[in-house]
Amino acid sequence: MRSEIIKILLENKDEFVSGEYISEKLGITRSAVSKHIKNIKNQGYDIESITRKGHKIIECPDLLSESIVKHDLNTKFIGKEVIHFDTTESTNDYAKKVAVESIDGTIVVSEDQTKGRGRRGRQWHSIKGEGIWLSIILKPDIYPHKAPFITQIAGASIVKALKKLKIDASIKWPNDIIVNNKKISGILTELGAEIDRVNYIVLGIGINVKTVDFPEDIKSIATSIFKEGYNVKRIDILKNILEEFEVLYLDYIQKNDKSSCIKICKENSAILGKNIYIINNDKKRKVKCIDINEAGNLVIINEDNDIEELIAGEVSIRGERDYI
Ligand code: BTX
Repeated sequence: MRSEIIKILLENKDEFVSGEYISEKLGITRSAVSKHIKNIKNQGYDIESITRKGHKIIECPDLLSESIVKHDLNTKFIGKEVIHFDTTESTNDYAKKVAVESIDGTIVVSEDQTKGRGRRGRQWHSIKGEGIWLSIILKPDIYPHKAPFITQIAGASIVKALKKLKIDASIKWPNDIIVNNKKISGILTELGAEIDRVNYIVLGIGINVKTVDFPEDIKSIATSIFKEGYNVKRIDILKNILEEFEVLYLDYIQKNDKSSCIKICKENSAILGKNIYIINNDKKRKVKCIDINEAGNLVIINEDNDIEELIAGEVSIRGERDYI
């Protein structure tokens, strides 16, 4: 009921909405409306209430809650269903639990994660309210081998969204987003499938937005959007990502078209043209990155001066001196 009331107030953002109107629209008593409004204010919403005029929303708190995310979200299906937690272990874990019965495009967001995960069981630090901890449930009708490319679609849409918000971000192929040579975002794509069909994909995205002090173990490689000098709201970043993601995702799923995504990955690459180290099973090789090809694979010149193609997921990448 609370999110229904917030929705009504947001739809009439610049005017007062009477308690009577809300009570009739939602079929509840006026005293119930007053009680809900009081609770909504306690959640941090700035609402002006004037007797005989009603209630006007002045400002939303910095929360990624259902009604705030859905308001003015310009997508066809991504984010039409929002599951929002104050805290959960991992949004990817929760999304996997509910994926089968959820509708395509449902998103899970949490202010806090107590067991945020990176790839291969690594930890993902998810400081409360300081980032975007998001999972998108997808149910495409594709073969399982086509799922990994969705990681690159996510990377491209994150960078495109950040650029739109004037944040100078780049992609460290295939799944890290970089600002000023440090990691602000990571992507974890997980698959629920049978041998020849995808049941669901859970696309996990973590973005550091407001963190200033990172834990000791990641201090040298991690940064946040705020720390790099940009003051952008989490909600604006989230909505832009969902909108950009949907366009590139539908190109891929419906038309098998990777071209826009790859163009973005190439134009905003943090590694193309550079010498880097690639690490695979503790083996470290110095190579030069020359291209991301039509399949989305990284093309390098290896230590023997031969051209080689790398598939995402096979290797980790480090810069010559730094994280990148
Ligand atoms: P990854 O394996 O590429 O990166 C994990 C590594 O990144 C860690 O080992 C650590 O060195 C470093 N790291 C940990 N936390 C952070 C951080 N906050 N910022 C920068 N670097 C960090 C990347 O895995 C995939 C991350 C996905 C996270 C999302 S959040 C929502 C969803 N739920 C969930 O449990 N995971 C995903």
